[in-house]
Amino acid sequence: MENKYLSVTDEIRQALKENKPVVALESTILSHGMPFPENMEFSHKVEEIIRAEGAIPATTAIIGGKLKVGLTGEELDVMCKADGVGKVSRRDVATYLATKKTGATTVATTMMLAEMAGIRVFATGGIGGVHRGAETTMDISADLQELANTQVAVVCAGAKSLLDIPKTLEYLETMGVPVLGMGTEDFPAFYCRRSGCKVDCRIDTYAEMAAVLKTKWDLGLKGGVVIANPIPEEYELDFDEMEAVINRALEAAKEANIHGKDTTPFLLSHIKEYTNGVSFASNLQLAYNNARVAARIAIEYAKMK
Ligand code: PSU
Ligand code: MN
Repeated sequence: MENKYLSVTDEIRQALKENKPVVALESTILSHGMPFPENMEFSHKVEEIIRAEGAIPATTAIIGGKLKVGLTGEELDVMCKADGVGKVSRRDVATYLATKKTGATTVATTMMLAEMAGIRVFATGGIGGVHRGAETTMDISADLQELANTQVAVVCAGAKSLLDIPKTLEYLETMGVPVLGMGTEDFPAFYCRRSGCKVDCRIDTYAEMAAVLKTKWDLGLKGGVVIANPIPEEYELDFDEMEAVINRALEAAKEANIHGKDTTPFLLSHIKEYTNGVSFASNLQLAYNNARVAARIAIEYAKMK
């Protein structure tokens, strides 16, 4: 069935038709996860990295009543300037389309758009998850439910430890979402290669990772896969130092009475502030690394079809 809201660029549409590798990218990381103007360079470079590997990047957003898969340079800049750009999760999609608001896609909505377009691999920084204190706030990212339902693999550096990582992994287990380690047994904690938690299974080659994806979806099993790809060692930050920074950001959020969808962006910007931008340099590098690995997995996956 033709989806009249979906707008895929000619390049991406053609690539998918010819079974060429395509990697989806989110825009919330640009509009609400990184500062302007640093995000401008990132948005272009992450796409270049995917191209250099031999895959095609597909950044997603909601613009002018359309679900956009693949953005022009100008559209990327709009998302980076983030002027009046909202953060769109699954519940917001219809509202943003019908009212023609500009929206940045989270992991959840990028998965939705990728699936609609026929893209199976998506690269980001970190996924949302079960927040610390969720037993009282019930703050659980819609990303997890999307992973339970939507057939897209998300290459990420795990999750930030501002989340409750053990509870996040329990949720994914309950929902039947495989959490695979790219060359590691440890589930990474974004800036750190280890969180203290384990992945379900370590996979050492891109071809084998692609084979797991193909097998899961050949079986008709619904839902996505978390591909946990640790930050390169040279950019890793100290776990205890980051823990202290994260706790400070959590305190500030409590004091400022931050709730709901504002929580994650608030915490991210405070973490950056408290680390004088050191954490941001690591954030960039882990996202570039995820893009590179996602492209390689997408290339292997395309060979298997
Ligand atoms: N974690 C990060 N950086 C981010 C996000 C999460 O380290 O930019 C963004 C992603 O777009 C993710 C969203 O999907 O925040 C989760 O928000 P929430 O917790 O409100 O579901
Ligand atoms: Mn939330």
